[in-house]
Amino acid sequence: MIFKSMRFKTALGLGFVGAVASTQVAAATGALLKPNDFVGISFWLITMALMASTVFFFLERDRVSAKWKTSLTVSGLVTLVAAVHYLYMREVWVNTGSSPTVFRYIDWLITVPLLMIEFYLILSAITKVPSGVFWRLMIGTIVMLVGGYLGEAGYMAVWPAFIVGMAGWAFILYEIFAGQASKINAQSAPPSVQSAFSTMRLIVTIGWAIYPIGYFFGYLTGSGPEASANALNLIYNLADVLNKIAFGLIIWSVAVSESESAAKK
Ligand SMILES: *C/C=C(C)/C=C/C=C(C)/C=C/C1=C(C)CCCC1(C)C
Repeated sequence: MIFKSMRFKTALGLGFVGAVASTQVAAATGALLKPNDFVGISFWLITMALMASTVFFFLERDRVSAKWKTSLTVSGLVTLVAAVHYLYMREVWVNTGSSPTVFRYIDWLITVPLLMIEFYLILSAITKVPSGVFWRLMIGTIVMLVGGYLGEAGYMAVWPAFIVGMAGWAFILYEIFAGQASKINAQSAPPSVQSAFSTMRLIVTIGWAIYPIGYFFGYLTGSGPEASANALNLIYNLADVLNKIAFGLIIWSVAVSESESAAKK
């Protein structure tokens, strides 16, 4: 049946991305990308990288064993959702030169929980994981993002909002370094999953640290609005490449190697 085939579904996904992209291009009645607008260029580059990654993760599902397929689907969803938001963010930036804060946070509100689910899924692929792990990761995420949004959108003073956001992130770090998620990993995971888990953990520590640095340069240095907006968006954009695409590639590589070693047995 054609409807069951993965290629058909991928084609459907691609068609969707293409349709969104073409309405965006058609709607771009305002300014065009200027050759010296490096922040705008970074929006474009990353949009394309996210689209390509989406296709890659969906197609590579065919190569891995059943229990890893959901992880690759989630990776592809993260890059798909982000690609669509990048089209809108680029439009705001190129036309107004201001930060696309609302689109940025709607994107994060969807993609960060999906990334947190990945932790839960890679552990669930090898052992039974209590749902408390999932909920604690979710609560930390929401506190972090709500704090950041209140500060960036002007509902709260920028410093206190920053501190609320940092507290949410600290809570997530505690769970994956010292809490139940880390214990399950240490006790039950095979070496390849343990190494993926620790790389993912490093991403959530070092890769995610780039976002509060962006916030800092965007709001807390006291520099002028143009320089602040440039720094904020460039730093957030670079952070997304690492935390969405590289994060997905780590999961992809452990899924492929685990599937191949299971096939040999
Ligand atoms: C794909 C998008 C990702 C992984 C976004 C992650 C965002 C953060 C880790 C944001 C963190 C922030 C703080 C830790 C402090 C307050 C300001 C934020 C929201 C930028």
